[in-house]
Order: sequence, then structure tokens, then C-alpha cells
Amino acid sequence: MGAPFNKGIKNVCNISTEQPNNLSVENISNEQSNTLPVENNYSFIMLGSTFAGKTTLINSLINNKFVDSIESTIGCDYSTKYIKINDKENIKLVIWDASGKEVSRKANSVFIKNRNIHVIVFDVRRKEEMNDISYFLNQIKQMDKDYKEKPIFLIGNKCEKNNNNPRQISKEIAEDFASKNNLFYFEVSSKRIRTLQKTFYIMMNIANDILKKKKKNQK
Ligand SMILES: Nc1nc2c(ncn2[C@@H]2O[C@H](COP(=O)(O)OP(=O)(O)OP(=O)(O)O)[C@@H](O)[C@H]2O)c(=O)[nH]1
Ligand SMILES: [Mg+2]
Repeated sequence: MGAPFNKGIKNVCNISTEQPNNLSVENISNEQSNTLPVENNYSFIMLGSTFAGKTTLINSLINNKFVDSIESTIGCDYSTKYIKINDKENIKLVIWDASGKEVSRKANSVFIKNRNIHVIVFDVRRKEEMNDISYFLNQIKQMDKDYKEKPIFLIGNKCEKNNNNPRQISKEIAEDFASKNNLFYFEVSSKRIRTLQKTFYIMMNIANDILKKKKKNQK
């Protein structure tokens, strides 16, 4: 497919063994954020099958703990998170959380428009979600004419070890799909908070680089 936006950035990252040298991101509490200038505002949308774990992921990121009994999302919710990148750039993130239920999908597609970052989440333990990954990727392509210039992330969720419920979508298959479609692929579990935070910061660092380049090119 050959999109220029992610040239030079690897699109498959193994979090347990790799960490970019320039990674320096810290969390800013909502109270602190009131007094800080915000250089960049980014918004992103989480798409994916119902029960893939989108709301739980966002909750684990924002509240630093895994909560099991989250209700299925109705429509599209949003929340805000502030982070600081490379010791100097304060970034405000607005995170849109779209219900994955079939009945909501069409209506939710309007929320894809105008987002800076797109994220597709799937449950590695449910092989039928492969079809949904393609569905949501097509929805992004239809709704966002600039999608080639924006970071699109694919996230395999529920990757913690569970012998009773083994994974059905292998890392190789997901990486292959990501690579063929110019997506950045990461594996996480909402239960492993530290790794999840680390992954999220790496993702935001990649996104920030791409979006800054895009901004510069538009000037
Ligand atoms: N084992 C495990 N369960 C998870 C993980 N993340 C989410 N879950 C569970 O998966 C179920 C669905 O999670 P949700 O966050 O509601 O899923 P969703 O993608 O927001 O679903 P919709 O809002 O219906 O689109 C819940 O029971 C979560 O506790 C994970 O990393 N590991
Ligand atoms: Mg939800």
C-alpha cells in the first residue's frame, strides 16, 4: 500500500524488548493540567467489536486499575487525558470510545471524522473478530479522507496468560495484517497496567511525531 506518513517508523513494536531511546513521557494529573499551556490537542477514537475491551482499556489507562464489571457502551463516550512528551510538550488527548455493537456501528461512524488518531482494538481470544478489524478499517477509510496521513493503531487486547481461554489470533497473523495495511500493531492487557501505560506512551510518541510532521507539511 505504501503510505508516506510512517516512513522510517517501524510498524510492529515488541514492547517487552524494545523501547525507543527518545521516549520521555509523563502523566499530568487533571489538576496540574489547569495551569499548563497545551501545545497540542489530539483526539482519537477507539473502534472494535463489542467486548473487545475498549472501555476497560481506557479506564485502566485513566484510573490505573483494572475494573472488571464495566457496562457495554451505548453510542459513543469520551474522556480526557493529559500527558507530557519529551519533557516539554503538553498534550491534551480526547479519547472517543465507540460502542462495538452492530446496531451502533453506522451511527458511530460520524465520530471517526475529524479525529487525529484511529485505534482498532480486538480480543486475541476471539478469531471471529478478524472480520471486524477489516470492517472498522474500511469504515475509517470511508469516513476520513486523510487517513493515510494519520497514525492508525491496531491493538490486540486480553494478552495476559490464560490457559483456560487461549488466544485464537496469533501475534504473527495480527502483525501480518498490520504490516500489509500500514497499521502500528501493539499487544496489551488491561490487567497489566504498567505495560499498558508504557505501550500507550510509545503509541502517543509515534502519533505525536507523525502529526507534527503533518502539521509542518501543511504550513
Ligand atoms: N481477561 C481480560 N478481560 C478483559 C480485558 N479487557 C477487558 N476485559 C473484559 O472484557 C469485557 C468487555 O470489556 P469492555 O471494555 O466493556 O468492552 P468494549 O469493547 O468496551 O465493549 P462495547 O462497549 O460493547 O463495545 C469485560 O468483562 C472486561 O472486564 C483484558 O485485558 N483481559
Ligand atoms: Mg465499551
